[in-house]
Amino acid sequence: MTDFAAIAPLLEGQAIELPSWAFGNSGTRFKVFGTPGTPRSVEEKIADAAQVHQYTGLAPSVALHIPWDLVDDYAKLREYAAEKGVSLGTVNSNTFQDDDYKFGALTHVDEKIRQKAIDHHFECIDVMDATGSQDLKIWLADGSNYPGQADIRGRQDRLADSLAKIYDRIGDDQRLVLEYKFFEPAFYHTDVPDWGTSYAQVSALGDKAMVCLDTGHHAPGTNIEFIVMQLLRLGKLGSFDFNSRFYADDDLIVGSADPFQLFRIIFEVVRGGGYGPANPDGTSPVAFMLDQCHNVEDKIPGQMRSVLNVQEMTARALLVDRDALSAAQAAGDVLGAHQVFMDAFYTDVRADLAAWREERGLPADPMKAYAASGYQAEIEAARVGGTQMSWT
Ligand code: LRH
Ligand code: MN
Ligand code: MN
Repeated sequence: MTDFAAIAPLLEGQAIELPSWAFGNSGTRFKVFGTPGTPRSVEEKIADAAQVHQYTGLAPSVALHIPWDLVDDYAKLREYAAEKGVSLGTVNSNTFQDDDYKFGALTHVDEKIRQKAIDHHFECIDVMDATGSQDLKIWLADGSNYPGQADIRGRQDRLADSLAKIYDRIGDDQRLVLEYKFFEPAFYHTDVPDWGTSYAQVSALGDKAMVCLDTGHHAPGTNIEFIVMQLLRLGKLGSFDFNSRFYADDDLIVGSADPFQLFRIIFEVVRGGGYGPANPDGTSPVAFMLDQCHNVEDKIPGQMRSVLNVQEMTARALLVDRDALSAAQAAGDVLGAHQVFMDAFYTDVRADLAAWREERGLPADPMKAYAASGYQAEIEAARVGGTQMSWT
């Protein structure tokens, strides 16, 4: 069994990007519950995200969603974030809340509407230029509800054309990542439903286009780690949107519903060379991001719990004795190989991680330290009045 001291250096520099929208109010179609202290501006969302990083050392950047995070001056926002100790990360486009996009955005049959959606992505790239962000993340609500409603082939062709136009604007140090989702809000067909479609589309674009895997966007029972393996094998896994789900796209705290699945996913990232600092050839490792909403729990501790869960499962995945595993696999030792794998998964690394944190000047228990800091009471008192920001 590999011991913690051997893997501790590999935990250095782990970065998990936080979504700005996790700090706003969110809910279901039944009810959005307001939470005291919820940010009223993009700046307040960034300030809250910075708290997560301050106590965990794991979350140095914040993803933006445009237009939810619309501001006049992104260079200024970048400076503000830097003052708080974080940077601005992935820019997410949004073509799912405008009446014009009722029948699609990048796939729309009407050229004017399709161009409007393309132009929105150009604006997102302008934001990236000002913020210094690396990734443009595209998730599309495009799809149809009834068989026969749409020409599904024509839509795929228009999507390829729209993406090519957007990709043309992507800078040398930037990437386009295309997220897939098997259903919702469209229920019959979705234009980018699976990793294969995303892979086909981004492969046609070029090296700076990659697939984004959102863990909540698969049918129940899907072997997600297999997809991770395949995309890494093909050199096309760009990023993760991490979250947990029980039923559909639940957006719960990553590692809460099925920590073993998270362990298996991260093991394949490590095994596939996707984990760690930038590769010597300059290529990025797989970007880790959360895509979650905290409907009933406090948002800052919710994000803290999430990044700590990712760190914990990363440590356990790194503990897998790969030599022993390979030997058992080669020998056809089914249960021996399985045991090597499970030994790492069942290793409780919490005390070691607490000590690791303290050695780095971080609190041993970030959740407790945050609770004791008084920040929550401060924002609850300070942020009365104004409009709390919500997911939409
Ligand atoms: C779609 C999605 C996508 C959006 C986010 C708010 O379900 O996962 O990543 O940008 O939710
Ligand atoms: Mn997502
Ligand atoms: Mn989602």
